[in-house]
Amino acid sequence: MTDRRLTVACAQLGPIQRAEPRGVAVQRMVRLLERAHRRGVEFVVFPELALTTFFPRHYLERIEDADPWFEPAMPSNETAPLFEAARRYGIGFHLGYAELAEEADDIGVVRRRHFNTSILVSPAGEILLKYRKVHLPGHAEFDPRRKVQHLEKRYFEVGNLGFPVIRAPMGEVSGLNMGMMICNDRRWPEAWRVLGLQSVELVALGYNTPSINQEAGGFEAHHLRVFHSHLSIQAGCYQNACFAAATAKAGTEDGCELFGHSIIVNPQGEIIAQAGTWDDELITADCDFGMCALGRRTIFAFDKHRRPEAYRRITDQVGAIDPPVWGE
Ligand code: ING
Repeated sequence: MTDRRLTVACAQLGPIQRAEPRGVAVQRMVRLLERAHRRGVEFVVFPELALTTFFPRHYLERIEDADPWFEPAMPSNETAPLFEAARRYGIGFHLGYAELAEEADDIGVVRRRHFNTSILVSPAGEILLKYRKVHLPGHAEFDPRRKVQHLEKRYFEVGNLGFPVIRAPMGEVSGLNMGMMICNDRRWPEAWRVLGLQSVELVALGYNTPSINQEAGGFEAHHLRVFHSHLSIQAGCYQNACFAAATAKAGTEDGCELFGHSIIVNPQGEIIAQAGTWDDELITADCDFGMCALGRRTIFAFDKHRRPEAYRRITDQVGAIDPPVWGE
């Protein structure tokens, strides 16, 4: 069996304040790439919306006033130093950012469109794959009950690229099957399975997750916030026989706390690296993609065991329906 091993890192970011210019965040990320280079890292995963504060917590009456938080081009003058550093060190990377795209919508109207986006970039600086966040949590209008708003449905459209996987060279691995998801996506098993059905081997995942539940929907003990995040990622990896590198933006941004606990998980669902701070921190792991074979050939040999005819509800229904009542 040829050696298909890659040294992967999560480059966790501490807080980015609302007033902090992009250049500062880019320089922090370049520092993390330098540290990654010193450790022989070949692929780095940066967080969701890694260039700015998590701006969906702020309500803006005029949606276009949020445009300064979006990237009309990638790379741009402000993000070029990141691409240059990655090329200099021969490191591939994942980057999450707010994307402003001038493109036709599904009725053919070309307009300015806003997505919560992530890309995979080759060691030579080419964009290998783009993904746009499908599961947008929160709400679209100001919610007076909330202490902190979560307005992703206000500022972003639902992603229109599906959950793609690409096979491309990375480090010494001549062909690696890579895919992405963003933050809330990790809580939906459908997202993992769509990637698993394309033989994904490494899922790059960035997140910005509040450390306390702002939904006025009921009590959730604090320690469960991290547990649910890890549970979702570990289950996703185990049930699809893949690795994941999940990277937080963490710390207190404008008074709002985001948790860290970035992790790298193997196809057995084990956490093989975890961040210990809520600041800029690099965690690394050697990932041997030969490990995907066990699950894929036995318990999760999809072609041998899956029964799509029994799963119709998953794509036919959006919400849950009431079941029939016994005895009626
Ligand atoms: N953040 C959170 C996430 O899914 C959230 C929102 C937290 C939803 C906890 C439900 C429970 O991690 C983003 N940005 O999706």
